[in-house]
Amino acid sequence: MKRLVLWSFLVFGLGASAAPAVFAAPATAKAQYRPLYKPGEKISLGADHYFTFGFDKPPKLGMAIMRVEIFSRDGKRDTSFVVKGDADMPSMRGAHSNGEKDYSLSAKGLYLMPVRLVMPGDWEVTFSFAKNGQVVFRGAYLFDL
Ligand SMILES: [Cu+2]
Repeated sequence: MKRLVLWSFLVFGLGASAAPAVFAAPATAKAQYRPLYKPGEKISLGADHYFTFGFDKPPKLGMAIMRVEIFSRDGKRDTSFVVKGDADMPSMRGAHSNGEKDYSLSAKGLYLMPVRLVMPGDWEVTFSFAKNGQVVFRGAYLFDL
């Protein structure tokens, strides 16, 4: 009996101390999506390309434009990929999702997607890159608004 009491104390003790840590950890990206935290960083896209991502200006409540740029290793812009994505809040999955939509390709070769940031909190904007019909990379930008 004494053993059982000690055991349950341990379990509850651990549970209580672990809970705040889990809560404070960065939001979890969708399965199969690599979590991304740094806009502007160069991220490998297979062996021959890289991309960068970021909002056109610091995001605030309302409309924001996510932009993705793809380059070959030698620095030439590449527009041969199809980029799709969505925006949602990990803490309330599905509440703000529009389903995966194509980023549109601008005349300058930027991939753009309007994102409606309707409330403060944790957000996630996803990117999936396909080449010749094959998805080669999935990433999710996680940030707090
Ligand atoms: Cu929400």
